[in-house]
Amino acid sequence: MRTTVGIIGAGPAGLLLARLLHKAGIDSVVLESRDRGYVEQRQRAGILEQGTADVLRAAGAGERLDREGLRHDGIELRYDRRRHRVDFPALTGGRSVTVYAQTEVCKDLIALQLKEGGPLLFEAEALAVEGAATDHPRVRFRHDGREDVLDCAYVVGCDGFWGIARTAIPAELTRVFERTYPFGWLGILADVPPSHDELVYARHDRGFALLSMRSPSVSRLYLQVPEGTDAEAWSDDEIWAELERRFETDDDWTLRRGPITQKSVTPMRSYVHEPMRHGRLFLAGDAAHIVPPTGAKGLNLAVGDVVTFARALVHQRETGSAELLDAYSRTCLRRVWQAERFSYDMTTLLHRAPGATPFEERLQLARLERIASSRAAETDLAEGYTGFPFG
Ligand code: RFL
Ligand code: PHB
Repeated sequence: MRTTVGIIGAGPAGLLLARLLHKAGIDSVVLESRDRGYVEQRQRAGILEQGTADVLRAAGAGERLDREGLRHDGIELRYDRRRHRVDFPALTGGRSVTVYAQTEVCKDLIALQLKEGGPLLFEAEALAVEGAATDHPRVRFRHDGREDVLDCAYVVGCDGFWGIARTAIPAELTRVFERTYPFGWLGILADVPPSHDELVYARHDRGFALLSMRSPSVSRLYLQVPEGTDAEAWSDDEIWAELERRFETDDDWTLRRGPITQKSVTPMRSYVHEPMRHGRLFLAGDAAHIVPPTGAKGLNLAVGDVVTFARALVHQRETGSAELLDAYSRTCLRRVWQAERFSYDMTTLLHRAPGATPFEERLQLARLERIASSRAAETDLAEGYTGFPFG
């Protein structure tokens, strides 16, 4: 098998890249180790930056997003039983975010790819990238019980944090920057209308909590839990009772309960792999970097990477210059590190670190007070949340 761009992984990064390349008249093949149902049901991100929504629209994947996505003009910060709303458009010159689940982004892109695009092979597991530093990189993969080779002009590893693409970059050329956090998020989906019309990020002495949503009738909520927690160790009643405590306010706000349809625990980590390119192998999305979910940045970063790659390849085709491809890693990493910083700040602002001293807790509250009382501090948060420009 032969193609121009071999794409490993059909998460948001790989699927959007295939679509952008198709739009530009460049052929690709996508290899995905899981089956279609798994990829379409995997619960993850929920927030699209304005730039991400605009890219999806321009790629022809905006129809259902515009119909079913919920535009959000702010978030609420909750601490000390008080509520503070951050108004995005007022602080950023009109920017907002959209609540539209990653599952739905993937479903829309898969449908488009199967209808109009190049091959998208499910249950096709990439085993290794070979010849990354040559003009003829290859992906060895297994599909239908047989091993095969995909010959490419370029390979893009969009295979997530647990993928194999990264391992083709020699260790002596690689630097990894990493931090793990001693807590995780217990996430639930519940068949109950969201108790607030915007997301609520709560800092509480018992730990962080987040109220989000998937639709006007489905809530998505998260609780900070110790690392290594088993989701099944929490009964539904215990989860609702803990959420109620962490969202408590001095006014008459109440949390609506409903049947929990799914629960799982996500570990939290910050991770950056440098460089994001070796020869003709490029890394995009979670394959190259991870952020803790507090800043809602992971999916949006993945989109930035593939937009940068697609632009660079189109530029190379139109002008013969590899200048943008050569700058790929540098261009992406500038935005990646801003998102790393923002996600780290949001995480340390809102979570209860085990062993935190009373001094550190007071500082956390002072940081929240500062955001609530200074337009400059609040603008910094609003700019970060609504998104940094694509390189
Ligand atoms: P993905 O989505 O992990 O996709 C990688 C794909 O590669 C496949 N794969 C392979 N295929 C072939 N051969 C191999 N050897 C392969 N190895 C792996 C996998 O099966 C998979 O289909 O990476 P991608 O495309 O880079 O997308 C990244 C995003 O999924 C991720 O950053 C976000 O979900 C992070 N995230 C959030 N991001 C946001 O922008 N906003 C949010 O609100 C947000 N909330 C979240 C999140 C992530 C969470 N979890 C579970 C980690 C909330 C949570 C709870
Ligand atoms: C979600 O809805 O899944 C979500 C929203 C905001 C975050 C993280 C996750 O910061």
